[in-house]
Amino acid sequence: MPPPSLATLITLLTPLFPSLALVSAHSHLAHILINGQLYHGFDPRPNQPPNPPSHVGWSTAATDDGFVSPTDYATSNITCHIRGTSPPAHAPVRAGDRIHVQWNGWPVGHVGPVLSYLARCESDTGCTGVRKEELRWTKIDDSRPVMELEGKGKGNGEGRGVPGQKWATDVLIAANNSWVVAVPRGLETGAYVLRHEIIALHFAGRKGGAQNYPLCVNLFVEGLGDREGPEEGKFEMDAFDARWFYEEDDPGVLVNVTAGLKSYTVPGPTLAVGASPVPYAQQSPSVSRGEGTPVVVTRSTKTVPFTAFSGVTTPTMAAGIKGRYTRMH
Ligand SMILES: *[C@@H]1O[C@H](CO)[C@@H](O)[C@H](O)[C@H]1NC(C)=O
Ligand SMILES: *[C@@H]1O[C@H](CO)[C@@H](O)[C@H](O)[C@H]1NC(C)=O
Ligand SMILES: *[C@@H]1O[C@H](CO)[C@@H](O)[C@H](O)[C@H]1NC(C)=O
Ligand SMILES: [Cu+2]
Repeated sequence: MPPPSLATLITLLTPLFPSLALVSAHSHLAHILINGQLYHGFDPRPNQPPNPPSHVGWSTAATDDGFVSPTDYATSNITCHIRGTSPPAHAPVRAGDRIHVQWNGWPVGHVGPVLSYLARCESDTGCTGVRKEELRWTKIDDSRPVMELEGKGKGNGEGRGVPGQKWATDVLIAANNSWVVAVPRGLETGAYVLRHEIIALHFAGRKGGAQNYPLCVNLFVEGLGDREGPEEGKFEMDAFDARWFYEEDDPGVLVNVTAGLKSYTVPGPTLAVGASPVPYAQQSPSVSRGEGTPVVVTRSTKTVPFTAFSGVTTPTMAAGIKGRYTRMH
């Protein structure tokens, strides 16, 4: 008789050891914090409390909290996860600020890069209802070095997804499953989508085995204008289509992480000129000091608070949205 698969074992043992269920859990982006203020992501799972209408995270159809496969790399599912849809709310942030991205946990074995991209939304309503096929992206963080070798004497490898290797995801887990993203100082005022993505490589030794978790949030960035500083090191936006980012046999996507890797090639476009990712040593946990007030974009570079926005929908909806929104505070 063949030994039971890991999945079967988990199914058999879960009633006895509920924590084992976590082994099969994937994840989603729970919320972001900007200067201590919390803005909600989107929880795609059924049988959870409803998402607040003020969520800035794009909704997805990833009801299993799962991933996008390499078979979907050329489709819009890779842009902002499966059937990703942009919500009305945007989190206000200033160029130069840092955004603390909180994942709803992360499995230790799911090693890989933690990547962040931005795309500008040109419409009058910002990123609300934007066609994701039209978004053009700039990579602002590639979590380099992504994988570092840890020699003997440099810790015992405990808590590492792959013994002897320290991955960006190990840094993320040590920071309470979170990652800090720097908003480039040179960004102009306007609405942007932040696309934050982990590529889990535990099955990536087989073709098609990589698992991408691309989660999007809407931002409204207040640019620094003339205060931005010297021309030198100026930030430059690129214009990549997410459907061209990856191919299933890229060296950073088709890679056996347990085969004694000496280095790792980050997949996708190169980091933007003037981008300044937050180094590993500054990745750290952070707690919310309260709910932030998201904004709705009205005329490209003008916004109103999300609570006021409920007034522009139909009267019954407005009452509903306002009521539910106020109760969150
Ligand atoms: C996205 O993924 C879903 C679920 O696998 C699939 O039904 C849908 O056709 C995909 N969308 C595109 C644009 O390929
Ligand atoms: C990955 O490498 C390990 C160690 O060499 C090997 O045991 C395993 O079979 C490889 N996996 C694949 C999918 O090639
Ligand atoms: C870790 O993140 C959770 C949210 O997922 C938060 O409730 C908790 O306070 C954080 N812990 C620390 C030590 O920052
Ligand atoms: Cu998983």
